[in-house]
Amino acid sequence: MSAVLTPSTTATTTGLDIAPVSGRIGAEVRGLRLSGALPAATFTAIKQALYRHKLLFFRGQQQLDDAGQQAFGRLFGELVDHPTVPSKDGTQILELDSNHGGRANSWHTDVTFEVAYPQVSILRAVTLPPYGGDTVWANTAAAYDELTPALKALAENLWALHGNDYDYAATRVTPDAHGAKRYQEVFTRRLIQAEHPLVRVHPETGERTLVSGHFIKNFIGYNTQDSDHLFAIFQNHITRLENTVRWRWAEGDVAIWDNRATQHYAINDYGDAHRVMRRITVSGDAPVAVDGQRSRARPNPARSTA
Ligand SMILES: O=C(O)CCC(=O)C(=O)O
Ligand SMILES: [Fe+2]
Repeated sequence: MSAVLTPSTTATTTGLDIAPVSGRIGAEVRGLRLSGALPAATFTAIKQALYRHKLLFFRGQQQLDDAGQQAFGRLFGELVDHPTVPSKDGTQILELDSNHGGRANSWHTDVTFEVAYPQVSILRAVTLPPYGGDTVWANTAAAYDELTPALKALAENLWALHGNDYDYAATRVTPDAHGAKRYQEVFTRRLIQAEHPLVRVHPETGERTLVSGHFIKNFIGYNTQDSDHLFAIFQNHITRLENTVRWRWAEGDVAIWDNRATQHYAINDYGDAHRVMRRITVSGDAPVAVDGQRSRARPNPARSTA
């Protein structure tokens, strides 16, 4: 949905106090304390708002500890651990600690190297740097919508191989700083790959969204050079500034995104200052292409030339 949203239209349709933060993605929900014990009608309204805005922000959720974040997350479905990075002790929480390589400064959708990647991610700000450390999200449904008919047709016929062996540290000026090397080793300790259509049909909204981001290795049937050009065409539409929103975090803020309709990027501009975020993810479904085909796991060992 790429129409520009206004506060009055969204507030009256959901019963929540919702203020869009940008024209195409992201809205702040005010006056709610998140917990696992929200009334069903409130949770339904949150879900509807999430499908509409793709990304919701809740400020000042200091009442949420690890258990509370998980209890709230379970309202969406089963929580899933990250497939390679161990969860924080005794939880299903992925802790992103800037001192230990937790700096996701590259555009991605979470865990797309899995065939059924998470439907929703819920991120809580625990420790923040004095400046910087914002996160940016992009709307992959609006990006599809703005393509020309010819590019839509091309996109609908493309499939890509996604893998977890993306090197987060590759574009860093000092790649070994902040534990990035060790984090990369843990992240890729087991190769996981999946083939996804570039365009998936969202199971809740019926919208077409682009499945892209840095876990893409190549488009199936295309050589590296052509793949790189194709990737740039679609990825540039996704990350156009008009299609994004940027959030300046305060401690206790929570962001929830529809991982089937967004990408995100954590800006790494705070040097050695400490930043800690805690994320949970909710189990998702294998994408379905426009023609009804489903994403496929790519079995290992896979040294693909596809
Ligand atoms: O640190 C952030 O702001 C986001 C990190 C990230 O990519 C994630 O939580 O999935
Ligand atoms: Fe992420």
